[in-house]
Amino acid sequence: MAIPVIDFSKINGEEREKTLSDIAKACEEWGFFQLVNHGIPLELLNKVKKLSSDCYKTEREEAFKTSTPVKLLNELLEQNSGEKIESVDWEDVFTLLDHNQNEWPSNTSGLKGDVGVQRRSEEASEQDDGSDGRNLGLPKGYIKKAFNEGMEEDGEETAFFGTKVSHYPPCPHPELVNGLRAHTDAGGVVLLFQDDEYDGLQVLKDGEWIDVQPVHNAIVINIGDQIEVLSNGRYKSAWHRVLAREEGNRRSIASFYNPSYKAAIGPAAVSEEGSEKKYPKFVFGDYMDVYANQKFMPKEPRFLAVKPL
Ligand SMILES: O=C(O)CCC(=O)C(=O)O
Ligand SMILES: [Fe+2]
Repeated sequence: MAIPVIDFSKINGEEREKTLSDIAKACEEWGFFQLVNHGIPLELLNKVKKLSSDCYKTEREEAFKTSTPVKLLNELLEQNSGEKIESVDWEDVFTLLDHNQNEWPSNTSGLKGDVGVQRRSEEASEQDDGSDGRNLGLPKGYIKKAFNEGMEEDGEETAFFGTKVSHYPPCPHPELVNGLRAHTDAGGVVLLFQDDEYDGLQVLKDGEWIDVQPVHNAIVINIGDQIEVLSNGRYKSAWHRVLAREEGNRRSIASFYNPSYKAAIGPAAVSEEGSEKKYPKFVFGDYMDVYANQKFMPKEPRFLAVKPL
């Protein structure tokens, strides 16, 4: 069993209907799929691969050696308890947000100038919005509008993109620590550019962990909690995790498309007669406050812990 791979170029041709229904099916059954022929130029992807590995080498690798996961693992080995570490991840991570560019890694030339993948992802996810929204029986642009709700006149409170650049360095004891603990993603949709060579990402499907197989230059898409709510549970945000590995330094770049912190998110008008709303309505910023403490805990209680509207 492998997660669905969808040829996105077919969305504009004769096979549009089939492509749309394949996407809908993947969102319903997996919460995960991979896009090939997505339209993001290879040149740009190659540049991003190079920039992120240059950045890791010059600005991150040395610091990882004295990071918390490394220290905790060493302590554990000294104690020889054999217990697995559940409080941290064997991951090096930095986040790129448009509004905090001065906090971006600054010694990797070209990084700041190159938010290209983010921009391209933005376009791709808005195209996706057209298709996903329609697949859910919603008018085109519905998701974009819902995610921008609460927008201020000055345009500061809009749906936004965040990019998380991760590396999972080789780990001497992958049985004792996770690359990234199991979780669902909080936001709307995630576009993930994962390593071509080293695997490790797994998704939970019918109680079984399934590898998200590396496909050269593909973009992995997954549904976040807000689309689960908006679709009233028809699309599910799937549990996923990253395994630590003894070999390789796996790269992954996740672009999160999130609602404005002020947007009110709830199930979209339920069209079928008699269907009930299965989720409360809340403000996305309030959800994020709960998520910050409960990311690695069961999902349903999170929705109930948020102040309802
Ligand atoms: O590194 C990956 O492949 C997945 C990362 C992830 O799930 C996350 O950042 O939320
Ligand atoms: Fe995730």
